Amino acid sequence: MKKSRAYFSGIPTVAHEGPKSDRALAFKHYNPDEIVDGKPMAEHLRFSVAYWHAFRGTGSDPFGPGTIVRPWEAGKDPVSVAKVRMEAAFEFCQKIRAPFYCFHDRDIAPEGRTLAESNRNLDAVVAHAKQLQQATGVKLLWGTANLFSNPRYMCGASTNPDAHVFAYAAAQVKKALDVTKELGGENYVFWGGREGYETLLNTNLKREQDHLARFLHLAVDYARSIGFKGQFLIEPKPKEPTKHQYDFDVASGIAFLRTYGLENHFKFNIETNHATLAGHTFQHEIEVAAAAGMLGSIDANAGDLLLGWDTDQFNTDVRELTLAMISILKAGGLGTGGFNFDAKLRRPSIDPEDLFHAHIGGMDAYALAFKLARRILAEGKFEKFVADRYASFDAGFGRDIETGKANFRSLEKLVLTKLGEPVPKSGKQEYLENLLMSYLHGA
Ligand code: XUL
Ligand code: CO
Repeated sequence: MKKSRAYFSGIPTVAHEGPKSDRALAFKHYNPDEIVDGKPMAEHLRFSVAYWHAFRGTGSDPFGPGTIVRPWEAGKDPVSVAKVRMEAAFEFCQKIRAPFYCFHDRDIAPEGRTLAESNRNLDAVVAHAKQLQQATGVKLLWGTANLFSNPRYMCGASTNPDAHVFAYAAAQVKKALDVTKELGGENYVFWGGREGYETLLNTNLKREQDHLARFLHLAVDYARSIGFKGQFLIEPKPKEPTKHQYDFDVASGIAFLRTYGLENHFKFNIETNHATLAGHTFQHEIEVAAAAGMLGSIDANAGDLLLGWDTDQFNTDVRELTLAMISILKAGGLGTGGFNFDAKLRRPSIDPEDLFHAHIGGMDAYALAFKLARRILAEGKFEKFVADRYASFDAGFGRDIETGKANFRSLEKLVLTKLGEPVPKSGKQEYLENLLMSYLHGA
């Protein structure tokens, strides 16, 4: 196979030059080869390029068409264009030092007139992807199926009122699982884009939730039957495109999975912009998933808090990311997950170079947050503060409460005969925020 090095010819592989470098196309903080706790930083952060934004995004919005024109998109045969595009994508992943990529089935290969034709297109491009993965070492973090763009899915896929659409979606996910396995995908994601409703006037909510759960059980059963060992992930999002989505946030996702006996098969893929759309912080969603032992992966992006929709921007907010990283590291990391840049260029950012600036910023912000979080956890000041705050539960009657030895009668007796009125203690929020600031600004 010919070596593909022609698509970003003016841009060399991005090097780590350190925080003092003033070169825009260099990493200041992300040093993939630096050994941290016995393994390269690249293996801790497991960055991934999102195929749909980086290589299918055109800059279009509801008010106007695309603005981004890539030279490799020219060509009459869509499968040949898909293969060339894929070569550009692998060159980009290598040059940006991202060890992973992620895709929806329809991102990488064009949809045909029939399911059989779509599957043939996919097979042709997947064979090419397999060769490119072998040649470059870039791996598949996760695969998924696009069950939201085609008009057949306008009223949902597994939650569609028409069983025919459920069947079609099942066939599509079956194939997406096959190709994810074929490419060594380490996870498989379900984002329920149209698995929700626009109005309850036409919706049987209970039946739709039952159908969604049935679909997920069928996916788990099929995956097991073909020997797919990857981790299944649910990606919650409260709304957009639908008014209400069933995987609203992590807490409602946990309740859903437990209700239907799916909790041992799924973890969560948490997206920053989806967290804020649900009225939560990014760190909150991570903590809720971690508390249930279900933290799986991250879709790394940011929303604009002044806008009420999913703007999918690259995140350079080091404060937000440091807080997130503290929670991720405390939870023991992401396992087979990673940080996938589900983020897109702004409509006027039309140069190929902008793709590099965007990812460099996102990777540097995460790498800096990773270092800061490690320092904060190593010094343990916040953890000690929190541990001390709950210390009354470590011994005596507090311990009896936690272990189930105490009851309302024994606690009443204790208060009446011994304890009396509790003494209020400060939560010291301002002190803690100042402490965080001293880490963020190097003092
Ligand atoms: C949409 C979104 C998706 C999922 C994959 O908001 O985040 O791209 O990440 O289907
Ligand atoms: Co996402």
